[in-house]
Parts: sequence; C-alpha cells; structure tokens
Amino acid sequence: PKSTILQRGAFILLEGCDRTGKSTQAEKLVAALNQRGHQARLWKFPDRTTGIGQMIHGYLAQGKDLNDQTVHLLFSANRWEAMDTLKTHLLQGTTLVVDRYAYSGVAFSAAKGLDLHWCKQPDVGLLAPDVTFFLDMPIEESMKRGGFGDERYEKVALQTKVREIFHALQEPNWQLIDATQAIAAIHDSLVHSSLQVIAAAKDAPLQCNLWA
Ligand code: FDM
Ligand code: MG
Repeated sequence: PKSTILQRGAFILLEGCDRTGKSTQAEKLVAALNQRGHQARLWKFPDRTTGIGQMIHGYLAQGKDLNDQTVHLLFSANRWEAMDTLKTHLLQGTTLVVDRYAYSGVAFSAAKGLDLHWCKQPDVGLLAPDVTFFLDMPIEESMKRGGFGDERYEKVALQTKVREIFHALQEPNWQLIDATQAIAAIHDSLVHSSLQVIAAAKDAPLQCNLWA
C-alpha cells in the first residue's frame, strides 16, 4: 500500500495590543476550524500555569517586582519551555491558534525602554508562525471597550508605544486586521485566511527560525 505522510498543522498567531479582541477571536477560530474537521487547539502566552508562568503572573497581577530584563527573559523562557509540546502537536497534524508570542515579548519590553535588538535575541530560533494576524486599532478606540484592567501594562501611554513597535516588527506573513470591525466580520476573514494557511502549511517543514 502507498505510505501516507502525516501532514502537519499550521501555526496561526494572533497579535495585538490589549482589548483588540485577540482572545475572543482565537477561541472562535479554534471552534470554527474544529467544526470544519481540522484538529485545532488554542495556546496562550504567557502560559501562567507553569512555574515560570506563575512568576510572570506575580509580576503582572500581584505587584511582585522584577527588573525589566529578568521579566523579559522569563517571558521568553515561557515560550521555550513550550516548544517541544507545540512541535509535537503540529507534527501530529494539530493546528495551533496562538494568542500572543514573541512579538508581544519584544513590543512590551522595548516600549519600557529596553533595546530592541537585545529584546529579540532570546527568542531567536523559536518556531516561526505560518501567519500572524495583527489585530490593530487606535488605543483610544480599544479604551472605549470598557477601559483597561489592573494589570501592570494596561496603561494608555505604554500601549501606544507597544502599538508603534508592533508595526515596526511586521513581517511578510503578517496580515493586518482592522480590529474595529464587527466580531463576526473579523471572524469570517480569519477563518477564510486560516484555511488557506492550513492548506499551504501541511506539506511544508516546520520552521524553527524565528528572527534567525
Ligand atoms: N506580554 C506578553 C509581555 O510583556 N511579554 C510577552 O512575551 C508576552 C507574551 O503580558 F500586557 C504582556 C502583554 C500583556 C501581558 O498578557 C499579559 P495577556 O494576553 O493579557 O494575558
Ligand atoms: Mg491582558
């Protein structure tokens, strides 16, 4: 019999500032892909469930102080500790819908004043996304969605800088999404693009070359 080669899943990333709808869209996208018969699952960074993730949570939500470089490296380590699991899922044919990644890592740390080049280095060689959907909207608009919460980075001035740095980090496989559109309209275009990305990625090798 003809041997069948397992086709890998796609690495689909959603990036953007706070309150742009990433988590809503990520959940809806996973459900829609599953409904269409694609194995898909959600992954969220930071993953606050690990030991490193708990240190990050203490810093973001519980007022624990850490210096900027240390926090940056913890966010990066939180991605590296997930790599084997993410690769296994992709190689087993599962598409990953990832809510934030290294672009958030660099954008937030550089917005705080760390050197952009330095910020990228710990994440060099991570799995590279097949597509990045950048959900973009003016910070004043996202603020109208009920304002920011109490976590450390939920401040207008910082988010404004983060947005600028995100724009500077754009790569050819980014798709800019106008996040002021209706939830259903954004969802439809994410599903449409994701199906194309899944079809294109299935025979391509995994790329462990982020920023390499
Ligand atoms: N954040 C997120 C970073 O500063 N670096 C990172 O590497 C990542 C993944 O953590 F303000 C910031 C972005 C946000 C905060 O993220 C918590 P969520 O998505 O709100 O949980
Ligand atoms: Mg948040």
